[in-house]
Amino acid sequence: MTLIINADRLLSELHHLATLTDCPPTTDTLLPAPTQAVTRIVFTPRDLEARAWLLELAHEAGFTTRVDPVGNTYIRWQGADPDLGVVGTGSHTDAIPHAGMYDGTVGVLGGLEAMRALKQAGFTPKRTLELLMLTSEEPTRFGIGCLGSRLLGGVLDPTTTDTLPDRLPESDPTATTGLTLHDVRTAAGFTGPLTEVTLPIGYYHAWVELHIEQGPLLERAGIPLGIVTNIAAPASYRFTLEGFGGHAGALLMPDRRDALTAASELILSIERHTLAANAAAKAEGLSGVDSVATVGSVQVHPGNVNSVPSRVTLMLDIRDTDPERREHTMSAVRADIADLQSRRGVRITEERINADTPAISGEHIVNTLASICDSEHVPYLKMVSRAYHDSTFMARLAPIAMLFIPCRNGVSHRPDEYSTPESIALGTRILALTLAQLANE
Ligand code: HGY
Ligand code: MN
Ligand code: MN
Repeated sequence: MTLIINADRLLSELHHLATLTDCPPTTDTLLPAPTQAVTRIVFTPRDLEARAWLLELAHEAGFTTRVDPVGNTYIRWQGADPDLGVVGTGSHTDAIPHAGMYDGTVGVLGGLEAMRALKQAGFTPKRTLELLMLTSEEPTRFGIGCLGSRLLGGVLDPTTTDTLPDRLPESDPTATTGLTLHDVRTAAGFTGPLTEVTLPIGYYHAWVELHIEQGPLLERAGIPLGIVTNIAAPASYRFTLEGFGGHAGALLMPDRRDALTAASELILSIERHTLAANAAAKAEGLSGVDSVATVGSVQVHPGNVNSVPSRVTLMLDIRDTDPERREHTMSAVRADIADLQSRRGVRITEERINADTPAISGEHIVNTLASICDSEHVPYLKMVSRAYHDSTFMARLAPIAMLFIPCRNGVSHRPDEYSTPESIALGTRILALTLAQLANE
């Protein structure tokens, strides 16, 4: 089989998709071209434009498509034996505000190019091949990441999930529009019960996701591809701190219960205990970098320069390759919270949004990727994914693995996110060969 990846077509499609953004055209000379800042939040007009365009590309390529009630989009190449387990690939096209143009999109458009190239090479799959564009991988609008793949993998309760509040205003993640996921998705044309989203175990024979690394290891090591052996376990929490507010001049310091200074101590406690977890792991001879925690969003009420903050809401994103170590860190933070409440007279409430287990790649899928890299004389690095991905939840249905390509300076979730055309074409080629091998086993 002579497989030819049409890199020019793939790159032009990536750049076209990047124009479907709520960010102004990127003219920032500090950003090495070619990049385009992207904001493409699920079920917004830009997202719907991207979805319609992707379906057009799929039909032009001669594939059939279906869209499920939450908008997961299936691009299907029926195999000779449609009763066999399907080989799946895919990722997401939604993007957090002011992000880059390669996160997720390389897996969707690269997957489409892989299937087109196989078809053009005369390949005929025994097993059906499916490319998925999964809904709302980012937590921006409904507060939880991987919404589409969680439902697909049976990880979320369909009924309660449909009541998730719409948190569209990016300026204030604690604000909601008063609408729910059900309202927003049905208004966008995605109807039907969410119970129809979940697929049975065994539906997929294998799943492989192509994605940028979103970290610096491959570039630093000068290795062109990464094969993901496990995906760190993400957890996220919403903390609300309530003191009482008042006049910035007349409310004297001894009388204050300032919610923001309390929040500042909480944020530093989270950092301190996460660093301590890494130090303890290092002392045990482990890597000592597997625990990470981020408070990326803080909302201050009332937010006036001359008012003492009465309420603060902060969002914690905490991840670890070891969920027990992550829980141990959270317990240490909770002990500080108890002290903070009594010492500062504030009330702190915790809401757990998700606390997931790590995903372990399927050995057979990893070995298939590795053997194809070897036969193509492409060096690879077996590695952990510290970002979470839809593959985290596709792992509930089938053996998975991920294929990483380097991104410049390890940068992601920023407008200057970038991966070279050569890396994108190589990742697509190895993906295509892997899909072909899995589809005919
Ligand atoms: O946050 C993540 O790991 C993913 O990029 N949504
Ligand atoms: Mn992302
Ligand atoms: Mn992603």
